[in-house]
Amino acid sequence: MSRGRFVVLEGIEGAGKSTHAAFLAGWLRQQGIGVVAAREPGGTALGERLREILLDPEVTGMPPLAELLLMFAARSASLEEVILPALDEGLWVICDRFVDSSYAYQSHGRGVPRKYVEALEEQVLGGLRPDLTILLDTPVRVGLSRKADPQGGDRFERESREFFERVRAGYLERAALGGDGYRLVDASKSLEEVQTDLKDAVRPLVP
Ligand code: Z5A
Repeated sequence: MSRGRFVVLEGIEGAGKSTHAAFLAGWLRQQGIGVVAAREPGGTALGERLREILLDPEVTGMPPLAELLLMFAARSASLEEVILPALDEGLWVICDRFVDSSYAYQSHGRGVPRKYVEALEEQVLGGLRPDLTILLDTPVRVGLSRKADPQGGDRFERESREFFERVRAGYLERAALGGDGYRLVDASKSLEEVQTDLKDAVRPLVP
């Protein structure tokens, strides 16, 4: 049995990752492909508990390095329990966020030295890299307007516009350096247009 494919959707808040991850999984199933959905942080018992802490606005003053370590703790559980078993079974994994979120948010956004993220990536992921990372790129103004929350939102959603500008710049840098394994999709277009672009991005991987 051949190994499954690993596809990651990335982007700032409100870019449409959750919406399009569900669309992509549905479209692939229509092509007869077995798909497992994953998300970070989360997707396992440990990951969901860590997600609660990471998103809780009442958790204040979390050191950026602690935030990075918790993201990788959740990622380690997701790899062991969800991603690697699915790939070994020949299934595709569609993951809503992965390691590029750590580069974009913790390194570019929070200022954690990039070498820390690189070291954790090496230790936790070993040789595993996504077959394809799709960056859903949208201006911060557009993303935030889609997620406006009168209650103030979670711990990340309360961050400043400048923070999300740094995160977006981090993603664009990753995509520019990443070569063949990345596709940039303009996520400010209509849902239908974005979905057409997503299918075009993934089609070369479909057997
Ligand atoms: N985080 C981190 O810091 N480091 C890490 O390593 C990892 C994560 C893995 C939780 O992630 C937080 O964790 C996240 C980064 C941090 N915080 N932030 N920001 P999350 O993925 O759960 O949170 P999120 O980015 O806020 O995701 P989201 O709220 O689920 O946004 P989304 O998935 O990109 O958007 P959506 O829910 O699919 O769409 C939002 C709305 O826009 C919805 O009503 C859609 O119908 C609409 N939409 C989407 N696309 C379109 C288009 N094209 N046109 C019109 N309307 C659209």
